[in-house]
Amino acid sequence: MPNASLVGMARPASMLLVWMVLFAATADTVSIQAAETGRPVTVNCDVQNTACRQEISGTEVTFDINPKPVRAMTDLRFRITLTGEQPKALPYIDLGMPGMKMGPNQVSLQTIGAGVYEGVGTIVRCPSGKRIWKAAVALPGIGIAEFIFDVIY
Ligand SMILES: [Cu+2]
Repeated sequence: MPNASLVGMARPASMLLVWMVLFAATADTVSIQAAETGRPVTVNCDVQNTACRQEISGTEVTFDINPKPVRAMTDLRFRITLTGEQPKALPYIDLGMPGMKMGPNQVSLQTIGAGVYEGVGTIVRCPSGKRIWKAAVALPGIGIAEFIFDVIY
């Protein structure tokens, strides 16, 4: 007969394991979906063809990457244009992949005009072969706008 206190201690650990497995499965499903369909539901920015727009707390955020086509492993110019309330400090961009830990990759931006910010960064080639990347545009004092887009490898 199992020791009651051991069973009691084992339960939270196994629940955590179940939760982690479920979480991993969910994240994987999303990624597989994204990799298999040309236009996955997660993509919200057609940056290969045009700049993207999003509104956050009354500030309109326009996001663009050049040169196009947008490729991995080369210098890319990121441009953010803000209309409305301006951030309390320089905005910056954290590059990553949805549902994947890719290591820190931050693009610093400089002011190049009224409400216009630019910086140079590089997108790496994901070992998994997946090509969907995310740019989290941080606007200090306002919030974060997330743009999700395809990259050419
Ligand atoms: Cu990745």
